[in-house]
Amino acid sequence: MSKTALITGISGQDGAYLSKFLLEKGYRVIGGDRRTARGSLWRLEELGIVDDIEITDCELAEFTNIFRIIEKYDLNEVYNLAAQSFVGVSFEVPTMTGDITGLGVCRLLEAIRQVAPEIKFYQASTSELFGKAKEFPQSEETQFHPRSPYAVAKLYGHWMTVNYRESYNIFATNGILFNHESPLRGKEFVTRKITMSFARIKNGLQDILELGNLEPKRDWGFAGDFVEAMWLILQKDQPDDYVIATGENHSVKEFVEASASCIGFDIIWEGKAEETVGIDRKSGKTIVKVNPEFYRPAEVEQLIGDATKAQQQLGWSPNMSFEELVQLMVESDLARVKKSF
Ligand code: NAP
Ligand code: G4F
Repeated sequence: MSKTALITGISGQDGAYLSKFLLEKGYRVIGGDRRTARGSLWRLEELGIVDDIEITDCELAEFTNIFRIIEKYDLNEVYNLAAQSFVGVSFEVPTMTGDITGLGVCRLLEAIRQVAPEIKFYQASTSELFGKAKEFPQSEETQFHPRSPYAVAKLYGHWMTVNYRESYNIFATNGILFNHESPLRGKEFVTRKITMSFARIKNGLQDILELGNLEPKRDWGFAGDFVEAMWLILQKDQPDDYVIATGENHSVKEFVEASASCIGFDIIWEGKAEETVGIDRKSGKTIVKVNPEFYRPAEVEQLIGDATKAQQQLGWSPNMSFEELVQLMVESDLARVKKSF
């Protein structure tokens, strides 16, 4: 018997990769997409799966809407990927972020509890919970210290998931995923911003890439690898929470340098902190400039994950290296820019 899964946030990066993964496993995939913002399912189109998914209206701000979806479909698994997921923007829209990214989780869990408590539930938890991290690397045992309205909202979603598991015996799980990127990453996130800007600069469509703080370090993996972990978490006999990470981290500056090198630029840095510029040694042109406008009120300086538990209990480990990931993203954006001519 094939299983049926609901994925909220179907139009996002992870929604696309997880859909493809589940379809290949023979799942019927119901994709939650919000009518109020429906614009584009370009990621599903790029993966060639848009016609294989049943799209349903899903607005996480609206309890009645969520309730109806859980009632309508005979679901085995729910993957809650929907969120206001951009950390920087969460400082501008803190209450909306709390409503969607935090309370939205409770709405889903409560609908599951009332309608179909046998459903297995996956919550897209995050390494942002560790924020001002207390130890390195971070594991399931590391204390949380969220540093943004986004992270605080995710903390609520995380603990509500644990609470519904402990209170009502619901198969509710958290994947504490570290940053994962891909050619389908939103352009507002720093990795895609870098690879797309460099592809445009290379082709004469843009002069300069403006960034914020270059020093923070992230544990960057490939989204295609990470969605497998989401599925594995729901296939266990007992619900639990898992850190999913590569165990290696790099600074934003290192991501810039690696992307530049893939595209044929050779960056030398001048100036300190907010005055920093990156000059292409070959052309002598300034192609990167720090703009303090992109700094955040509170920064997460360094994240690096310890995924030993996932490795041991789920048999999960990442396949793609940092260098391969950067190359994949750069090549993909170069191809997109060339196609636009
Ligand atoms: P994403 O590309 O930003 O996708 C977010 C999705 O949520 C989009 O489909 C968006 O729909 C939807 N959404 C936003 N507001 C909504 C609302 N009010 N009601 C219903 N849907 C709404 O994010 P992602 O990178 O795929 O990440 C998936 C999840 O994992 C998110 O919850 C994120 O916070 C979490 N996470 C991501 C990472 C990472 O590195 N990627 C790491 C840890 C955790 P629209 O297209 O309509 O905006
Ligand atoms: O790419 P980012 O915006 O990702 P961030 O803040 O780490 O959040 C992402 O990963 C989380 C998992 O840890 C997810 F939960 C979350 O949903 C999202 O997917 O920023 C990465 C770093 C930050 O330190 C930021 O300050 O890059 C720094 N940065 C420097 N200049 C910039 C820029 N970030 C962005 N987005 N844009 C810049 O110009």
